[in-house]
Amino acid sequence: MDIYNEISAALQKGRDKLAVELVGKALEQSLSAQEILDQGLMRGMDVVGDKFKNNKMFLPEVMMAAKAMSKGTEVLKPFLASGGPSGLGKAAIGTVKGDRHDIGKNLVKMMIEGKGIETIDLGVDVSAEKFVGACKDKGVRIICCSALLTTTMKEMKRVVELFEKEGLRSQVAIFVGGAPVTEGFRESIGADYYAADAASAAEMVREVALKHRAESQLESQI
Ligand code: B1M
Repeated sequence: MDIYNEISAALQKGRDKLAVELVGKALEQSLSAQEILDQGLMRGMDVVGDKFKNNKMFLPEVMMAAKAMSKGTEVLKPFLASGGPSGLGKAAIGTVKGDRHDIGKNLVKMMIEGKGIETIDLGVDVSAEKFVGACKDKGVRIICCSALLTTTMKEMKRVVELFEKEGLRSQVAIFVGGAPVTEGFRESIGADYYAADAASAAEMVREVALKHRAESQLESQI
């Protein structure tokens, strides 16, 4: 069995210590952190998702697998978050109201931070009011909403609507993502950007942050 399969198997069995050990071993073999994430941890989590859907795995086992995923990802963090230019402003990220899935959200956060952007983690089960609060109280101009449930992705529409109601819509760029979210859904709710995975989300956030910085530099010159 190659190391990626071993990592995937350890994750599926919820063996977090073994998953961490194997991720470390893969790094020692100079394998890329992104490949270890995609071919090992994520692949294992996909199998878990399928088994969960087909009632071949149940909640406690999925939670153990999720723990192994989180711990494995922590080991990869310094290698994935490669750093970048600073002074790019702030982003806020959270999993929307009613939704407690945070593995994908944490990955997106890690990658955005890797681009040199300070990222406020609002956690899980985050209401539209909290997202708006981050803009009002902390001057955040990039809002990132994650959802993993078809029932909770609708909360993203509430986030967009509340920014509109508060007269703050033009001040923020709203990003949406998560397994059930699509570009079509983004368009239908009037959010600004959709990204399918953490790496593209971080790249797009960086581009928007650079745009915001250029705009404010221009304003200060006028
Ligand atoms: Co949940 N769960 N779960 N679960 N769970 C799903 C999502 C599900 C698809 C499983 C299934 O049936 N196959 C299903 C949803 C069905 C649906 O809505 N259509 C489901 C369900 C039903 C539930 C419960 C309702 C089960 C129950 O209680 N009966 C319950 C809900 C609890 C709640 O939130 N209120 C529940 C609970 C749980 C656990 C607690 C056991 C655990 C979560 C642990 C945790 O997060 N700390 C869990 C898990 C682990 C999953 C699966 C198996 C894996 C999710 C995951 O972490 N994937 C999942 C099945 C699956 O997705 N295959 C499932 C790995 C992660 C890296 O991927 O989060 O997609 P993901 O993130 C990706 C991209 O989507 C993207 O980037 C990431 C990496 O590239 N991305 C963004 C994410 N956010 C983004 C934001 C962006 C841009 C990109 O911009 C802002």
